[in-house]
Amino acid sequence: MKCVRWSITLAVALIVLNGCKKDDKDEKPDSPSTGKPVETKPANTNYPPAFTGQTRINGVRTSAAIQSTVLTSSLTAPWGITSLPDGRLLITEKAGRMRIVTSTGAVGNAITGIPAVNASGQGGLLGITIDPQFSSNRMLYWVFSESASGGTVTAVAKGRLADSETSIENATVIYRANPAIASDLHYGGRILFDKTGNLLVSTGERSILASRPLAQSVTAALGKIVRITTSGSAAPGNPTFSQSGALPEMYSMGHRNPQGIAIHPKTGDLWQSEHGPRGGDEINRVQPGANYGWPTITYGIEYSGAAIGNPPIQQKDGLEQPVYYWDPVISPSGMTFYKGNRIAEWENDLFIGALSGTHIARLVIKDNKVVGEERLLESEGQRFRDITQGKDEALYAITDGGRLYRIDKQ
Ligand SMILES: [Ca+2]
Repeated sequence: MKCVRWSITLAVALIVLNGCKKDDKDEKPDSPSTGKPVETKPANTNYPPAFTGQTRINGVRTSAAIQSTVLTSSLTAPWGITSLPDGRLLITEKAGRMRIVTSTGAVGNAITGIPAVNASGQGGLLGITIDPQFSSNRMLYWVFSESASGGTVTAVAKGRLADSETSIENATVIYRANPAIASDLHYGGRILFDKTGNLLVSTGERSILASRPLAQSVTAALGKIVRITTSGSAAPGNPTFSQSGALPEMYSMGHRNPQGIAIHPKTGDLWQSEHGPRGGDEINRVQPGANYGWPTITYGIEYSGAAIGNPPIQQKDGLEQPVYYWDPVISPSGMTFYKGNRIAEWENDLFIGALSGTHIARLVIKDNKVVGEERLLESEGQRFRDITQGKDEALYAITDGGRLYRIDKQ
């Protein structure tokens, strides 16, 4: 009897302990607030945000001493970076090359066997990810801009990294975001696996005024997040859209030029960054089947200064609000959540490479809202294109100028 009673007591104690753990799961050391936003320049518009904290949240400053190291400066316009299981980094270069770089910065030769990319304008070899079973199947998946009848498309290819690591075997184009457009801008271009083993891919609306409205068309794969199998077909379980004729691969719509996607380590939600026009860069929490509004609603204006929309609107029923936006723009590109323990105050924070902003933006997120912003590596003056977490729990970031940074605590 005594034994049973102890078991019950122990079980209750465990439940209580687990309960505490659950309640405390978002607790982490706070980075102190600076009491003012990191942005000090005037906005391009006087559009009011939809809610407090949607833009210009107070700044924070990382308490831990952080050290950044340039591992190499010899890359040429790197665009995508991901970690290999052994801790090395796989990096794409815009012109159409792929290289393996060690965590100490030794740059490998260009890997051959990649289908031709059209690297004009913003095109080229773009985002990259590895198969969850890479250790056994050595499969890679990447996004690129491809010449097509009538212009170019955002395309997805896969192939096996040869045992020799010098080539890609059996490279195959598995998906094309149609229609082709005669523009070399706004390809989107990030790719990652979701927890079901399917691929999420971001596509842009190709920038020109003729293609811009296609972000709102359910029959065009432009300005979307698509969710596809590793064979390139629409993934099972995709959302349905109310408009008729919707492409079955569509996951979300109404995006402009989404160059960053990442999955929140705790909630499992897909988060996304996209370039706005002049003002109106966005961070979105992407819900399947939702419409993120471009170009119907935006917190930006045309590069010319003209309003977008007549009258210009920033909010509309049925269209999702960004979790956060910037005006003026920082040009957010690749991003990652920090899932490590080495820098406890960074846990579950979002790190975003900023191009025109020339820094790495750190967003502290609580209950799906941004509660703090920090600019890291601002003094480096680099256009940060992509960032990933290494196997060693440091962050690795690449810049348009060809640098690879390792960012870790001192
Ligand atoms: Ca939007």
